[in-house]
Amino acid sequence: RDKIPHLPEIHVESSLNLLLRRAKENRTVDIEEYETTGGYSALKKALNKFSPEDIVVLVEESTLRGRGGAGFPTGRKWRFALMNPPPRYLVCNADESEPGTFKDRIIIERDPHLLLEGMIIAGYALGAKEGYIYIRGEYPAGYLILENAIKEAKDRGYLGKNILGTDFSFDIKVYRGAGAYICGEETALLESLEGKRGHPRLRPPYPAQSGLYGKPTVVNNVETLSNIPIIVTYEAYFMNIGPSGFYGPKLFPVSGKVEKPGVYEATMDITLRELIEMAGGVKGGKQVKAVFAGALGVYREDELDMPMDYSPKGFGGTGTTIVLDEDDCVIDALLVVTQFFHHESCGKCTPCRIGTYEQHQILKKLKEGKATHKDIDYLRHLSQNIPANSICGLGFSAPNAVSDVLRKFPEEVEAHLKGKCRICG
Ligand code: L3W
Ligand code: SF4
Repeated sequence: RDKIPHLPEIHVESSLNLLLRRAKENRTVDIEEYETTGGYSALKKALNKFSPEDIVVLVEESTLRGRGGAGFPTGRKWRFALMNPPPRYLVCNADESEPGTFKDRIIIERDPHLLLEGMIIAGYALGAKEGYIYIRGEYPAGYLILENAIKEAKDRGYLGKNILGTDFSFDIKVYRGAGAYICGEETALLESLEGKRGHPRLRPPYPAQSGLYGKPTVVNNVETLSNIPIIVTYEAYFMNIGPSGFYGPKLFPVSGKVEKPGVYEATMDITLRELIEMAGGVKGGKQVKAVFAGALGVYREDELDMPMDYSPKGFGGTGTTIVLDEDDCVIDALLVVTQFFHHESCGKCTPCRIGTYEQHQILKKLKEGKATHKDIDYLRHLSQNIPANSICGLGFSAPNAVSDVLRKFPEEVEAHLKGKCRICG
């Protein structure tokens, strides 16, 4: 515990007190505090009251959707894995690296036993004996906190052989990434976990069919697994939390020009506008110019009334919200995003490797007032061709922000073409 680095001050607020119930203060909840506040009672309930199949049905009925960005139904993924013979593995994707995303780290650093409890219940439901947490290398404190929490859980009989005197045995190991965003893509993560270079595999087969060491593997995000104890605790009542089809709590990391950047817990019927208000509104009472939604794209002020759910008209993704105000330049923000994707492309697919580089170069020209309309046409061409000829989510989403800015902020693009941006001169 002495070795754990200082945790960063991150503002946390919740209207629900579910996922963030114990995470309001900037400290790690130890096993004693976790138990005395109801922790591990969902695991006890799962093992005493429910069969593994009962848990899978509960998760299916909850309609919980994966919180790692794609919103895939968790119960359906578990069911796919169960169609394949054991051994089965459970992998927690804690490689949180999306620009502006820092929600999973709050659970890991402040309430690690919530994640462990979720994983143990998931392991029981899936008939898995081993679980892995793949944590990004840039979360050194989180790594030590998880190692410590695993030791605490083993000492109390929640992990290891014959958990709580039953015939269910399950172990969790933590594996540190080395700073590559691509290792958050589930198949690259599995390659890395196997000790290989973190390059994505072609899908199908999906990990649920053939994952770690070719065995059926469920890869779930930290926040997804942390919802499992809540589902087991609340059972059917879980479906009273939030709007129909998008039940359960959701974490939203909000940053940029807001009064109170931080992680907010709410139901998914909250709108983007309400979320920004929850974060204290735009700094200094200014207007929102744009919201960058991580890899998903960019929204304008007149789109702020969309719900933060996974419907076709909803915000979706990881819930990442980076707010730009009226005095920010969207091309500046785009330069950061395109630099990120170029740097993080693993290079396996030529359109992604070269296309992300070219996107960034053209935007640099645009920023300097040296780009032409032909360059903008080429940017549009890249926005279609990079995703069409790439094999993984990074290539699919790398041009999202670029095509959104071209479509939604034509006046800013035109001003840069003329070398007359009001903000950057
Ligand atoms: C079995 C089938 N399983 C789909 C599983 C699949 C995966 C999940 C979702 O990328 C996106 C990416 C980022 N049988 C299946 C099946 N599955 N069909 O369902 O799959 P998919 O392909 O829709 O998405 P993905 O590969 O998981 C995730 C976007 O999310 N994103 C952010 C990511 C960043 C982070 C982070 O930093 N923490 O998560 C934001 O929008 O661009 O497109 O498990 O195996 N027939
Ligand atoms: Fe690598 Fe990009 Fe291809 Fe994904 S799309 S495998 S990141 S080159």
